[in-house]
Amino acid sequence: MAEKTSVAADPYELLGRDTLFRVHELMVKARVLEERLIKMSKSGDGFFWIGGPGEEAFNVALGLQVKKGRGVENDFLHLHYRSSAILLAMGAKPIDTLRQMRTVAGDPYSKGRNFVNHYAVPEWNVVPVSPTIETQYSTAIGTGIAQARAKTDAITIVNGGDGGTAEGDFHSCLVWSNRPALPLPVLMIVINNGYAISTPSRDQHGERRISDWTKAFDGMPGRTVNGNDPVESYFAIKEAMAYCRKSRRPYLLEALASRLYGHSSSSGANRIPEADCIKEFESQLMRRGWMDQQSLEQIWQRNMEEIDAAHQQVKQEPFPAPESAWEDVFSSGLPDSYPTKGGS
Ligand SMILES: Cc1ncc(C[n+]2csc(CCOP(=O)(O)OP(=O)(O)O)c2C)c(N)n1
Repeated sequence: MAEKTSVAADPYELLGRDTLFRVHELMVKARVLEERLIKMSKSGDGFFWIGGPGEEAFNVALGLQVKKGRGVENDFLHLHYRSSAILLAMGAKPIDTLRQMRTVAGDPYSKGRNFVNHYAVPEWNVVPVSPTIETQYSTAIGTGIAQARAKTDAITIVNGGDGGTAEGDFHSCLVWSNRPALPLPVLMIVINNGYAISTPSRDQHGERRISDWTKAFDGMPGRTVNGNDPVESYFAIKEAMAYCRKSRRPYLLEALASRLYGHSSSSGANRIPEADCIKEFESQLMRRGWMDQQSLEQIWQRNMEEIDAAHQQVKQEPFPAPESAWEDVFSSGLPDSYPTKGGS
């Protein structure tokens, strides 16, 4: 009798074309947005750029699976400054990122006061992004504790870079999430793009994989995936989220990804010849005959027109009024002793 050969299911078929097309559209939108931000920083239409071109595959896959909302019944997000694609996949408007880049008063994340890609969205539990790296792994402990105590399937999601894992905050998060007295439902994510500014991670990391840090903790799962592949990332995130939601315990997911424009505008923000997750994804879609060159060109064109129109609109918007400089500094309002005008 002939043996039955088992054919592994194609993950692309498993995910389905509707989701794949949605993922692709969002990846393109995120890339077009980031490239516009870079142009703005180079043309004096903003001050400093830092962002996530290269992280679109993993971040769109993540943003689409967040349990979105406000309060402990929903996921909390403690993000770093390369997470624009997560926000877009959650439903954020690209124009709001352009507003923060141009530092106009209508920037909903910081009223024109913070660097670009430093989000804060109370209605989606996106806690303010800090330019100080890795502190997000410490604040994640707090919402993790709240969710461990509440009767909910919601989790805390925290992401950061490879370099930052040398900081104590990363290890505090590992230790606190694994306390036998109160394990925490925290999905710890490290996007390993191979560099911390100009320091190669191969010179800094004695551990084979960053996800190997879980070995010190009894039963904590750790996994390293190809963060340039949206489909592999999607299923890995799904599995990790399901584990945290159900077991109420932590998981460490490391994603290997490209850094396509270097660290930030401070390092020049020029295109680096690394693997491009969008180009690779498009090759897969075309190979299967699910998209052709013409439909891809239309998607890029549509998104470029959308971002261009948003940029033109933002250029017409006002900057914050000087007298608003003290707003939102103290929750109880400005103390009488503070100068309200100039530095007198
Ligand atoms: C506490 C702290 N130390 C140093 C810096 C300066 N700094 C900004 S980004 C960065 C590199 C971070 O590298 P990595 O964690 O790999 O993340 P990536 O930027 O590559 O995504 C450093 C050292 C900072 N912002 N905060």
